[in-house]
Amino acid sequence: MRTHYPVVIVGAGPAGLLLSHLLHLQGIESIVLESRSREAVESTIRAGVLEQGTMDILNETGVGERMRREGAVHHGIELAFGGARHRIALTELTGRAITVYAQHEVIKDLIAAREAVQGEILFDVSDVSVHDVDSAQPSVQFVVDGQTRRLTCDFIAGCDGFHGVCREAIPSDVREEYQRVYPFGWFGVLVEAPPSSDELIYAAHERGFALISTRSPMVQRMYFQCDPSERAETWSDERIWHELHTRTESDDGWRLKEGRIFQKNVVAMRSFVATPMQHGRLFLAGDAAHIVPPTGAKGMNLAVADVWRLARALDDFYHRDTEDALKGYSAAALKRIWRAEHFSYWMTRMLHRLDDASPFEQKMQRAELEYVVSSRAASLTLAENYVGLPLA
Ligand code: RFL
Ligand code: PHB
Repeated sequence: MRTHYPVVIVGAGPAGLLLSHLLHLQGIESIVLESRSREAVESTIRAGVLEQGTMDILNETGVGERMRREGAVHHGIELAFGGARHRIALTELTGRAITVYAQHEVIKDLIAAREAVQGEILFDVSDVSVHDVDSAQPSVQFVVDGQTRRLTCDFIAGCDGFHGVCREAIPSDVREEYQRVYPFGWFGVLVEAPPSSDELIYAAHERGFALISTRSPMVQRMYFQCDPSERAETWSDERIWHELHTRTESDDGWRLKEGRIFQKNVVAMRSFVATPMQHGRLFLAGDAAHIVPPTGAKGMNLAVADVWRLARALDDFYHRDTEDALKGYSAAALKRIWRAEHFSYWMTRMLHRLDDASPFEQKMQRAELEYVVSSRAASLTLAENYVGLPLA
C-alpha cells in the first residue's frame, strides 16, 4: 500500500474534491480522505447558487457538462418587500449571470471525474489527525476498514469544513478567529412543485425573511427565517405554507405554488473567519477557514475560489520552482473572503427581521432596501457581489 502522496486532502466537499481535480489536471497527485460515506456526501442538500466564476472553472476543467444541461442560468433576482417585488437585473448591470445547480450535483460530477482517472478518494475514514505540519514532511493518520494508516506528504490541504480537525492544527497562539452568531436560523424545505417564479425571490417581511429558490422544473427550494433552536419535525406543512405565503405575498396577486414537502431542516447562521489559512505545510480552504450566512449565496463559491488559488500556488511550487504564491496564499485568499463576509453580513442585516433593532434601526433597514432597488449604483453594488467579483 502506498504511503506517500504529494498532497493529502482532508474532506470530500466541494473544496477537497475540486482541489484534487485541479491538481490532477496539473499533473500533481493527491488522495482525498473523507469521514462520511459516499452516499451521504452525494446526497447532502446544501447550496444552490453558482457564481459566474465558479461556472467558468467547472466548464474550463471539463466537469461542467451536466451543469450546462441541467442547471438554470438566471439573469436577475427579485427583492420583495412592502407588498411589491423589485428586480435586480444582474446581467444587465454586470454582464455576468449565476447558475442554480445543487451542490450535491457538483459533488457527484467531481467524484465521477476523479473516478474516471482512478483518482483516490477514501470514504468512511475516522480518527483523522495531522502531524508535523511545521516540517518538510507532514503526515496524516487515520483509520479505515479498522486499520490505522499513516500517509506522509509534501502538503496537507484542510478542506474538512467548519467541524473538521485541520483548523485546530494551527497553533492557538498564531491563530485568530473572528465570529458572529446570528440570533436566527433558516427553516429550509424541499417541495415537489413547479417553479412559482422565473427568478429567486429574497423577501423581507415583518414576520421575517423568506427565500424562494429552485432545484429543477419539478423541485423547489424554499427557506424562511426562524428561531435557530426550532425543531423542523414539529412543524406541520400547513404552518410552513402559512409562513411562506404571508412573507412572500405581493399586491399584484402573485401567489406561491404549493406542493408536497419532502424534506425539512433548520440551519443556524454564523459569520466566521480563521486567520492565517496556512501554517507550515498545512493549507486551509473553504468552510474549514470561514463561514458566511447563506443570504449572499457565497459559501461554496468561496470554497471554489480558495482551491483555485491553492492549486495555482501548488503548480508554481512543483513546476516553476517558486514558493511565492504559496507564501501569499492566505493573504490573497482572505481579501476575497472578507469582501464576501461583508456582503453576506450586509444582505443578512438588510433582509432579516432583527428583533434587537430599535424602531429607528428598522426604518434604516427599510430606507436601505428602498435605495438598493431604486438606485443604479446601489443595485450594481448588490449585483456585482452576488454574481461574484473577478477571481484574479
Ligand atoms: P464541506 O462541504 O463542509 O465539506 C467538508 C467535508 O469534510 C468532511 N470532514 C472530514 N473528513 C475527514 N476527516 C474529518 N475529520 C472530517 N471532518 C469533516 C465532511 O464530511 C465534508 O464532506 O466544506 P467545503 O468543501 O469547504 O464546502 C463549503 C460548502 O459546502 C458551503 O460553504 C456551502 O454549502 C454554503 N452554502 C451555500 N454556498 C453557496 O455558494 N451558494 C449557496 O446558495 C449556498 N447555500 C449553503 C447554502 C449552506 C447551507 N447550509 C446547510 C449551511 C444553503 C445552506 C442552507
Ligand atoms: C439555495 O437554493 O439553496 C439557495 C439559494 C440562494 C441562497 C441560499 C441558498 O442565498
